Amino acid sequence: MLTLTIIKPDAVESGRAGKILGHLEAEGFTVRGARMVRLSEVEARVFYEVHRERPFFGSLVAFMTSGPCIPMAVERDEAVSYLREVIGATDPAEAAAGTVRKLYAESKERNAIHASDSPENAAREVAFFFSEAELRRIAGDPALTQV
Ligand code: FUP
Repeated sequence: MLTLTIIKPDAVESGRAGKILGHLEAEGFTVRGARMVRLSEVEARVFYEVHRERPFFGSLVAFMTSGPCIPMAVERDEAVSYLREVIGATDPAEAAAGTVRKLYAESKERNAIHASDSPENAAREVAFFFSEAELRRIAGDPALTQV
């Protein structure tokens, strides 16, 4: 099962991206797609559309467009629920010991990492950054060469 994670601009800027990726790999996740991007304002607004009425929306969009981030499609058994456990609570002050956010996040907004919160959102969010063709080509899907 695939899920979508994003190493957010605070973690990239502070040089914690490698440690976070290593943490995910140590938890059994395999990277199936990765890219460094600078989200446009429109992209950030669409990605976080579910939060558009929330008071923090404008600030969240400003943060997510403030620098490069690293979206990744990662695979593991029970990937969606397990990654949510591994990243910890939204606010690092409330995150359990040993979680990515407890270890590396600065604040509730600058919280180092995103992870899809349901299988439906994982499918939407993986597709937001990675086409099916791209993921299958990266994986070396033999069906793509049998035309
Ligand atoms: P999470 O699923 O843990 O990333 O948290 P949410 O979906 O509730 O929120 C999405 C993002 O909005 C968080 F990663 C950070 C930001 N946020 C705030 O900045 N302030 C808040 O009070 C809640 C969320």
